[in-house]
Amino acid sequence: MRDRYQLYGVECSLYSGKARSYLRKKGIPFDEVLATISVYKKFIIPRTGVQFVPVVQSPEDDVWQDTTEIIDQLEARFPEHSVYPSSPKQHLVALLLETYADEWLVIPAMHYRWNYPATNSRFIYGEFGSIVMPNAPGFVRRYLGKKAGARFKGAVPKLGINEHNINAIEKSYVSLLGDLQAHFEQHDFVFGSKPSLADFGLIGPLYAHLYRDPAPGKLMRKKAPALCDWVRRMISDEASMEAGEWLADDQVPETLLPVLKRMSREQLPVIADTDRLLAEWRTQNPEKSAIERMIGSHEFNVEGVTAERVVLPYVLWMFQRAVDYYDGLSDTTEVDALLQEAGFGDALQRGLTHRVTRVNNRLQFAAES
Ligand SMILES: N[C@@H](CCC(=O)N[C@@H](CS)C(=O)NCC(=O)O)C(=O)O
Repeated sequence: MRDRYQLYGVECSLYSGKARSYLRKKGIPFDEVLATISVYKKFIIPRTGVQFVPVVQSPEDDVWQDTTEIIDQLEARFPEHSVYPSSPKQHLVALLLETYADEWLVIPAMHYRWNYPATNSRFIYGEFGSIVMPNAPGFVRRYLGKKAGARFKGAVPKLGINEHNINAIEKSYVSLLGDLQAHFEQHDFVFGSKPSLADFGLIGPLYAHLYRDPAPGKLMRKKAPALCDWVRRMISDEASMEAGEWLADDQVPETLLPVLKRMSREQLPVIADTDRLLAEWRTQNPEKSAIERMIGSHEFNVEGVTAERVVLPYVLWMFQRAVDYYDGLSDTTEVDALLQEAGFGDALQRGLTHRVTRVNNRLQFAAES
């Protein structure tokens, strides 16, 4: 039996970057295993039932997929120096920012990766080729990578990225870069001088795609050098949960407000509409307990431009975590004031129509109590 954790992932994978950064910052001993096609066939698919990375295997041979689940399983085993802030506003904002980073910043991450072929193709196809045949010469890897990457490139229009709204997506992302630059000029991490769940959420899209891919990497270096410094802190080998502090008195820095407002403006309406459409879907599919990954399509708006994207119920599982945390608070006065200011209205109070849960790495309706 191995005495170290095994992280099955890929450097160019958004969520692998989140898990890797978490493991490093917590100082958890782990080895990384490249998730090649053969590893998918022999290990990932048989053990998780799905085709996602990252996957973490514990020394006791427990196997977890989904970064949120991975982090929670490991937090239970390594409770010292928790990544969850203990005070209400910081804890809730961390859950919200994880939802935003995981499920919404995928839009700029995918846009900048796949819509700049002249700058990115050589690099990214080489990366995807490594998954198929890691030791093949570059030209072979790029050839194979083009085929392997096609499925991911194919997700771009499904996520609602098209020629009508790419300027709006870029406008929104460049504003976000400005907001994050202003924040990281003042703070080493989201809530002060040590990372939290919010940082691990954000490092996913902001490292593997937006820092590392050539086209958006150049943009980030130009517009947001302090954000680049944060990325380097987040990916370094240095364990840093032990040193540093979160800001005192449950402070949520003012510099995070524009980021939260952007989330409430762009993603919150999508979450609310996903909740409504899932309730409809349940009525129309009473025999199904498992929830499909995509259930139709709906409109969304970025910077005044409306487009259509697939409905992804998984986001409700993420948002439900914030709702549950809110519901458990005995006094919400200060949290409510922050939520109002950040444009969330009564979204947390209202909660969601149906409870969802993950069973064997698939989403399903939870038993109603
Ligand atoms: N919510 C999951 C998402 C995992 C995920 O989507 N991983 C991507 C790679 S970054 C993947 O494997 N995608 C395969 C697919 O979409 O079929 C997590 O947090 O781990």
